[in-house]
Amino acid sequence: MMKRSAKLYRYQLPMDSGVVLRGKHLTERRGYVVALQEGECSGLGEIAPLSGLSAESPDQAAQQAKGALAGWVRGLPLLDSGLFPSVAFGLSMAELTCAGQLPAQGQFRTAPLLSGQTDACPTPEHRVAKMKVGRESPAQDAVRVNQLLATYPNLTLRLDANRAWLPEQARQFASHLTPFSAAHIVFIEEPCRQPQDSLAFTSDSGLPLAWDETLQHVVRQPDFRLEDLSGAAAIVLKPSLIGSVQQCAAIIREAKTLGMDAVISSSLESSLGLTQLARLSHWLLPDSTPGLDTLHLFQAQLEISWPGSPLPLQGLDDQTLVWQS
Ligand code: OSB
Ligand code: MG
Repeated sequence: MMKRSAKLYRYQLPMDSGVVLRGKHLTERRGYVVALQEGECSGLGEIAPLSGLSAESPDQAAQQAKGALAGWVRGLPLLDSGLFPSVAFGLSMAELTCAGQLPAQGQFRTAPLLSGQTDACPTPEHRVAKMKVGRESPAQDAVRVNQLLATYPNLTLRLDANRAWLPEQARQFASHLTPFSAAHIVFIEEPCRQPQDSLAFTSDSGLPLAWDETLQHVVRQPDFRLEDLSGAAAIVLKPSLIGSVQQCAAIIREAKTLGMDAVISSSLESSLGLTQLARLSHWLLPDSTPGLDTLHLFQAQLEISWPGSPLPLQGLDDQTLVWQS
């Protein structure tokens, strides 16, 4: 065996003061980065549970990661099936990059997140953008969608309601869309509070459905089968909330056989994790535009910069080394 060593860093990055996640203001993002060294090769991975969405806390994730790394340094396999999703993702990414198996090319053209209030506008090179709905009234949301698509007739839209609506509200939203708008909506993520209501909504309205929260929920079940999620046009995969790269790849393969599209999306990882996700998306889903437009929510990048980002870069050396072996 080649000589192995590992480090675990804790990072802390300032976020834009306006970031709201599940009703709470996020002023900074905390997470961990694992650094593997095996002979001449090295690899990094990010472990960053997201508060409110991950079941595991950052402390629990760090504890588990240290145990796995200690075993790996002694020659044991790095991954096992009992890992938290964020830990499985970060460790598998570090191992994959250490082995040189993650192709370098990334899909850095992502679907821009249009927040209703700002005047962020897509450029002609953007064929697909993402808009959050469910914060205003359903009718107001539909008007916003109509206006945007009338202004940018070549654009298509992914909508995300984050389970905001009752069936009646979802119906109101659909009833206020122009036929032109309806035809330019690629999918709507999780329109209704209850998954069965979202399924009824997609078949009644004809608007394609995508699962995000529901996928995260069902992959945690031991007897998970993607077929149970059929009826949707697409799945949105947030690897930090799903699991290892290998698990994500298996879900993507299964989605393809079921005729569902898959989109790799951000869980507010730092630039380190986001650039790896862009590479993962290009590798596993070469024709897909990932949902990774979240770097602008940060005030700094970490170790690896996102191509073209003006944000200052912090190194791993500026972070806290919490463990090494
Ligand atoms: O609601 O899908 C969400 C990011 C972090 C947590 C939740 C969500 C998101 C995103 C990522 O929307 C961006 C995207 O999917 O395009
Ligand atoms: Mg979503």
